[in-house]
Amino acid sequence: MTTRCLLVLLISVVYFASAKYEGYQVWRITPTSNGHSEWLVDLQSKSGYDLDFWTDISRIPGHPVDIMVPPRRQSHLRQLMSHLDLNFDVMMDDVSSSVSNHMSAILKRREEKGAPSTALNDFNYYVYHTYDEIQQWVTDIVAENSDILTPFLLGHSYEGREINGFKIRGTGSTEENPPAVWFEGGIHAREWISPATVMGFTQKLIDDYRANDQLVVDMFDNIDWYIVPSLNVDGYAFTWEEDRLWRKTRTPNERSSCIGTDGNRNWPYEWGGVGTSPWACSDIYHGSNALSEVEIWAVVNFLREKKAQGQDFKLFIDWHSYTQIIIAPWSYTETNYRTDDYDAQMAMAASMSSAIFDVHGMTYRYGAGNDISYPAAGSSKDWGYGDFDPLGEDTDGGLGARYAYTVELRDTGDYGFLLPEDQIQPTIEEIHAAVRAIGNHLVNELGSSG
Ligand code: 0X9
Ligand code: ZN
Repeated sequence: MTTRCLLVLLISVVYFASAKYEGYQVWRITPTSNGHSEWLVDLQSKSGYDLDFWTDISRIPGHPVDIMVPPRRQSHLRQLMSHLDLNFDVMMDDVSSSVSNHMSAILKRREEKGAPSTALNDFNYYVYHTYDEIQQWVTDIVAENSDILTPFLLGHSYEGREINGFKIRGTGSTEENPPAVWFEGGIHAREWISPATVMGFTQKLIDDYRANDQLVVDMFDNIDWYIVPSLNVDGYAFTWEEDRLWRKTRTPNERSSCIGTDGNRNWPYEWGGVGTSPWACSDIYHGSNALSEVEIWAVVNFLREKKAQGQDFKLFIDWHSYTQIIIAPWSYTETNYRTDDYDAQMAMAASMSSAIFDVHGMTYRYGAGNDISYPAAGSSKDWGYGDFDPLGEDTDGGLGARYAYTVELRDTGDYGFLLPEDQIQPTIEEIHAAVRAIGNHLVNELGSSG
């Protein structure tokens, strides 16, 4: 796309987005009792489609939830909450101007400096990129590092876009099917920091490898790293072109004018249970059935094939934003939500969290399911951890990775999904450290087991 076309496109984004969110606000509501939390859970399930929950409701009293409230709901909700003695702060008093400011800053930067160069040697990791630019980056990073990167086409999205990824395997790798890791970014369209971070830490790990950094040499020579920077590509393109705050896929729904399914409620492990919605208009709509979304089906199909070929997945991470938390399974249940591998999962999460803290002093909390968050059935990490069914016929069969997490990146709510570009670099730096900590953990575990 030419710079001029992109400018026209961006100007229209600013215009459309502003119009759509006129008068919308984001409220930070802080429950102080179990009754408050239950009321919020009820509110989410009942008024799904016009209240957009920007963050998960926490189980811990005192931990806030951010909700985007349209003007028509504000006074009623205010009254209800005052009866309940439930306090809130207005975090964003005019979503439409926050979206335009965010997009204008990106537009201005692109106007001054031109669209970012797509040549890999001066690729700018510290700005947000369009779908086309991310595609070009995947092509280029694979071409530039063909000794250790192998591309794969995961599949096509509903609208026909390619979903691409690559495998990293070091030149010293000796096994046919070494243990493996799965990283996916961008399942939720508006969480732009996710693909940006996945691309950024990938380049840094490759730089480490080229500099003969022993840890990363061990990571790449002993483990296969499968990476898909942007999974929900239709949603992502839509956030650039029409609605910066779009979350779901772009698949139309039968008997509804509402579009899209929540990709993170569409996985075939305990699909359709608590924390999901049967209403197509909801932002947590679980889809017409498990794997109704081709994007999710493509991942499950790809990974089941790898497993059937004899590759064992040790780790699965779905990169999201925001709130700075690391969540381990289970999310589908409110009881017995700590898995048999809870201690090991927490030990790895603790080393990620402390590696992150050491870089820029950011706090990432961690915990399993209900300890840190409210249930969400049919989510990616439950499938990532769930027992593998070799035939792939049992719809409950998961990947069987001992370590499976949802990681929510920056920030804690000052900007939320509208994270400014100047926070991309520090996020990449701290998550690069976290991935090295993960690698260290896995390499040590492999060494001691065999
Ligand atoms: O709701 C989600 O899918 C994730 N949060 S986000 O704001 N990025 O949409 C959280 C998924 C895991 N959540 C729970 N354990 N509840
Ligand atoms: Zn998300």
